[in-house]
Amino acid sequence: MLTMKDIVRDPDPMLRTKVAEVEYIDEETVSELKEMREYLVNSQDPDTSEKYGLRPGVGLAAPQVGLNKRMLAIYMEGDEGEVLHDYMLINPKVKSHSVTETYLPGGEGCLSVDEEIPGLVHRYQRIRVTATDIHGESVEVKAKGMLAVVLQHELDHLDGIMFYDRIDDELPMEPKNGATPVE
Ligand code: LHY
Ligand code: NI
Repeated sequence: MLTMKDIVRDPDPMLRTKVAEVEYIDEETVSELKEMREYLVNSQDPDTSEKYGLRPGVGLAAPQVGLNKRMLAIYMEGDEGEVLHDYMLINPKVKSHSVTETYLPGGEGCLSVDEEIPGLVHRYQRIRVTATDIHGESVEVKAKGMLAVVLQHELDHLDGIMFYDRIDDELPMEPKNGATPVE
């Protein structure tokens, strides 16, 4: 299983690499992606995360575990433990997005960044992404709100972009015109 020692930390150059398309979805690729998802599941289980010292996460991108592959996992549960979102995406592509932007009022964090970096990260409020799943089937994800934020954070990792790159140096806490907080 993956633990924090497997998570690549800033400023490792891997996090600045635009990672490569997955050409062929072989067994190894599928098991790597399943392991990434499993990290997220484990990290949100209080006993497992405590036992292995896992920092809780809802999204993980392949370069964060040292893989030069365009793939990501998202796993989000609701307050009652119900599964809200569960995705393993290969070669995701942004098809369209809203003009309107959103942001998390508390800013973002990253499993690859050990310190807290304050500042608003503006993201599109809605985004539509197509990808391939582990069975080689096409999937489409229409995301809004928190899912849209997490998805864009993970998509950025595939292009070597960190969340703090998107914080305004001059006015880090200032919402952009027309942007609304994630509900
Ligand atoms: N994971 C973050 C996590 O805590 C993703 C995230 C995104 C958190 C946006 C908060 C806001 O699950 C990662 O850093 N993955 O890259
Ligand atoms: Ni991150």
